[in-house]
Amino acid sequence: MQHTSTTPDQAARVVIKHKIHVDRIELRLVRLPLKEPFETSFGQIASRLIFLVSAEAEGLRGWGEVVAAEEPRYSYETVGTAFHVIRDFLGPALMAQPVASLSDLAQRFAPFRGHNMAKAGLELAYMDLLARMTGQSLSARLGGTRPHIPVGVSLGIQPQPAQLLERVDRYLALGYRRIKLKIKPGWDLDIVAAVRQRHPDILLSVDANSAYTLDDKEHLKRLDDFNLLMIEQPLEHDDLLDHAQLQRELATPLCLDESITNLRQAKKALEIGSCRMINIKVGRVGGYLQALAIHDLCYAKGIPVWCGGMLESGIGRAHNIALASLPGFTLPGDISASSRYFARDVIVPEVDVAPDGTVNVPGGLGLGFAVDRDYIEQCSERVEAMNRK
Ligand code: NPQ
Ligand code: MG
Repeated sequence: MQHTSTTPDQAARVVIKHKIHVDRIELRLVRLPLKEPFETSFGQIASRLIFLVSAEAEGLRGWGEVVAAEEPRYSYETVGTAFHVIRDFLGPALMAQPVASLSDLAQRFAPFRGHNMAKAGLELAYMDLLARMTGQSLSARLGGTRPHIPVGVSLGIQPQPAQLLERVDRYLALGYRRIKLKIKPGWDLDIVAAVRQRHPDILLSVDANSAYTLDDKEHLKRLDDFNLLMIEQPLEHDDLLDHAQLQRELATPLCLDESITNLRQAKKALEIGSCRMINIKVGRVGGYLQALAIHDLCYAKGIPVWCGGMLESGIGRAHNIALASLPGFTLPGDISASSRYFARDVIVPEVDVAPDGTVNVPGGLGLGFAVDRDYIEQCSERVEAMNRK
């Protein structure tokens, strides 16, 4: 493969020829209790059914995570649909022949429409395996340039405003560099005003997860009074046009999450002015190849990106840390400490946030964390292995 790129991040991504013929894939559903329920405009969850994928070749194992939820609310995918799609289509395609590169794998998955989170789960496992085989950290493998990354926290809808204010204070005291408030009609202007009044200078953003329509335009414009860093995904999950109209009338930058499902959507959104920032999630966009391409596009255009979160276990979290070490991830990501969601995580050591609101990017092989196989085994609800034919 001939590389003519000039940016440092692309140069570091030069493919070392290394064909990997995966001979075993393991699919595992692990239930992790949440320390407290997490509520968004589309509903509440009390525990997270984590979908772990591992891929083995040449005696090594790589780990990935499918970030789909149990119910099709954030996206149409679920743990169940992803399990089916990986077992019956993507897994066999991955093992059919040796994989030469990330783009080789993406091409092999391309004939199967949609199901980005399922594709990403396998692709993440492949990338961890590849990094381990080439003796690199995942961050180095991806072209990461930063040894630590700034992080923020996403705070769910609470029964009472006082509970939200207490959590804002708590996470600021822990060092988090940006607070994101989940909003919906009836839980928006008043709580944003209360948080802003208490903390006039913090980086503060809101995320509606598609809870509004253009009919709410005048209401949403009142958010301009609070000096927000961004308003994330106020309108329909698949809309670009209405967001562009809203952005024209708002001073606050819009950030798209759900609407950006691949590079083409990102190009369209920037072309028509649907947003001024993008939240990148490897699961939502179908894996690293698309995530890197969206990052590169935004980097070239000076559009800030940040790494979103899906209440991942330590394995998905470690992948997010590696991705967020790329130079375009200039805004704090939704990459909290393991302890923000879970009493115990599946990796050792757990992800920690330093008092300055940063997370260290590990330099060890692959993910750079050890996987706690005993704990995973204890929490497993379903395990299925697929072997190469
Ligand atoms: C977001 N995440 O940025 C998502 C939404 C989200 C950290 O705010 C189960 C699985 C529950 C995935 C709840 C954050 C979820 C989920 C919310 C994703 O929009
Ligand atoms: Mg979001």
